[in-house]
Amino acid sequence: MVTLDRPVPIKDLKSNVKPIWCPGCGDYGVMQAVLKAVSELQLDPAHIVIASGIGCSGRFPAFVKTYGFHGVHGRALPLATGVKIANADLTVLAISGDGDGLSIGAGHLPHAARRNVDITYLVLDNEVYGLTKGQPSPTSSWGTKTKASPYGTVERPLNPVAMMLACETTFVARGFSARPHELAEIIKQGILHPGFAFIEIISPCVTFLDTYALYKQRVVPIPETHDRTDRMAALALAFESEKIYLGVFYQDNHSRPHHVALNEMRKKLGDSYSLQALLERFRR
Ligand SMILES: Cc1ncc(C[n+]2csc(CCOP(=O)(O)OP(=O)(O)O)c2C)c(N)n1
Ligand code: SF4
Repeated sequence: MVTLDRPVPIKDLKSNVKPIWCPGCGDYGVMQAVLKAVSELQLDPAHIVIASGIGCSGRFPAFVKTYGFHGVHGRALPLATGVKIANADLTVLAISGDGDGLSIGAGHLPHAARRNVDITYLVLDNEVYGLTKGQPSPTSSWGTKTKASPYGTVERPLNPVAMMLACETTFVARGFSARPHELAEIIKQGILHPGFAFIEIISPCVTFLDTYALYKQRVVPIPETHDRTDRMAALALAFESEKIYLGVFYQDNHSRPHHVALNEMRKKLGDSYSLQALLERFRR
């Protein structure tokens, strides 16, 4: 992580590309929260990379003045992992929608978690495929009616927080785009966490499935008495059906992040691990 001696103001962290999200889209609140977090942590934007997949959410890197990589659908995590392995000094964020991250890209989740790659993964969950005009997604509530499911969906939704707790992810949290200040605090903690930080962000799609009113009624902060090192207590909160808890469910600071484990192995192997030695072996 590379920091500056003073914060970059939020307005200077926006790029010249004006966001083309629909007015009222939750993704605006997420962008505000990410930039607030970057500014308050005094991060150097020249040492930040944001990798994304495809979707309305995938457009994120274009709108901010950091490095970015708008990759293919479902592949934000492999991209971000590669960037972090190549240069561990960078602050790496990955951004997906619920379709990108929990459907086509879901296979990458347990592996990023078990490697404990030091990236912050934001899944902008609007319970629908926004970019492709509103088909149901893996997090759509049971019975959701869309043009592609006119009689209502018949599948149960995934529970991303519970899923990632079960994968032994070392940092699991949930935020809401309509609470950008609280969300910025969660994102700051995710960035500072030395390992894989998974943050589900409720970010409603006002055009195809406006859930603002529903969530405003149901979200509550995680109780202050919750012990965030207790995974089973975190799971109980994640499976609560009436309340939707916001905040950090779980954090384990004792597991080694991936790049640290790799470096230790490199040191142990010494010269035999160098790129030069590898090239020599194949030359023979
Ligand atoms: C391999 C591949 N399959 C399908 C698509 C079509 N596609 C583009 S975005 C998308 C889903 C977007 O939904 P989500 O990830 O929830 O993001 P949102 O647009 O809601 O932010 C799909 C299916 C694609 N671009 N590439
Ligand atoms: S279609 Fe939905 S997710 Fe996409 S920009 Fe519009 S409101 Fe946001």
